[in-house]
Amino acid sequence: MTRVFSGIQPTGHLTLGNYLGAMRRWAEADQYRAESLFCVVDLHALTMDHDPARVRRLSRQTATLLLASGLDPDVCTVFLQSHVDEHTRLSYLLECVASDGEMRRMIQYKEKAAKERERGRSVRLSLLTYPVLMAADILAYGANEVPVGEDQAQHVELTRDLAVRFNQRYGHTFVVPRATLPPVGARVMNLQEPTRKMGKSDDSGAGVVYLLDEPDVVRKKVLRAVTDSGREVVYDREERPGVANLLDVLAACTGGNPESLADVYDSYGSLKKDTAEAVVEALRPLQARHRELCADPAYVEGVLRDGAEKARAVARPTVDTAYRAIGLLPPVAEPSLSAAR
Ligand code: AQP
Repeated sequence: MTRVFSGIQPTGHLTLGNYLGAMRRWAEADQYRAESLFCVVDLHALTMDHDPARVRRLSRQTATLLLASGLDPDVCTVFLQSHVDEHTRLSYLLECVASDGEMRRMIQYKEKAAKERERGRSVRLSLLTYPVLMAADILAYGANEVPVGEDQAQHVELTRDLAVRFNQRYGHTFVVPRATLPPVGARVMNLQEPTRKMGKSDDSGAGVVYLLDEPDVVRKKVLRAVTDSGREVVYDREERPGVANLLDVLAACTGGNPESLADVYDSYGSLKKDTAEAVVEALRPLQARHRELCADPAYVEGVLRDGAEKARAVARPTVDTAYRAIGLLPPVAEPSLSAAR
């Protein structure tokens, strides 16, 4: 059976980009067609300057939102990365097959390191090595598919490279996974700066729709989206990124096709109005379920506890095999009483 793994970082409040690029597919399709594991990758949230209390709060909120989006713990496994030691155990082995050059080529590293330097902060070593931890997240579970947005595709490519290299050097150990991207919504752009990805760690929230934004806030943000000079509604991501982004969002929310939708509209105003309503409707059930789950934190904790146990049982044999394959001796078992006599 196909196995799916994907993760989400508790680095900020989740956005419409996270939802359309990743979470919605996990809930609507992946969990039912494959053996699926979804993880709040909290260790990744420590790679930039962070506030411990905020990471704790966001980890709970992210897990709650995963369940609110429709992940069913009876069907898939939902857990926190830091609750399963196999991720960091395997990450070190993969650091021993990765090179520093390939780490420095990662786009997210370049962008985030530049941001840290601009702010006068030093760059944490973990920011450089985080794609290796992400590779460990995936490879530990023998996942065949990794449903992600476009920004994570490069890290999945690296994961494939590391898996192939490890298998060639030390014998077949890992399944070589592939990224799967949604047909629309793979890269939702910032509504105020449509050439930039909508990101949860953006400084200004004006161009970012958060999953827990009230309907009126969502409407305001979409209606104020930056559009392009010109008047006709055409789908052209290069020349008209603002309008193309709205068409992508509308198509992703309604199940349509952005190019055909462009023919339906003759003004930016009506496109914005319909897009705003489509986003409000897409988020409504998730927000209602989130309110219910917030009233029952013990339920969420129970899901995470059971999820970690299930995840550990899946990951441990693969990680133990990797330890043996790379040349590490197994721990010596306690001599049994009869053997000691
Ligand atoms: N704008 C986006 N459009 C489509 N998919 C997106 N994803 C993220 N942003 C968009 C996808 O959501 C999943 C989880 O994302 P993540 O937590 O790994 O990364 P992030 O949201 O990009 O978070 P960062 O890096 O902490 O901060 P920002 O957002 O500021 O860059 C992934 O599958 C991702 O592709």
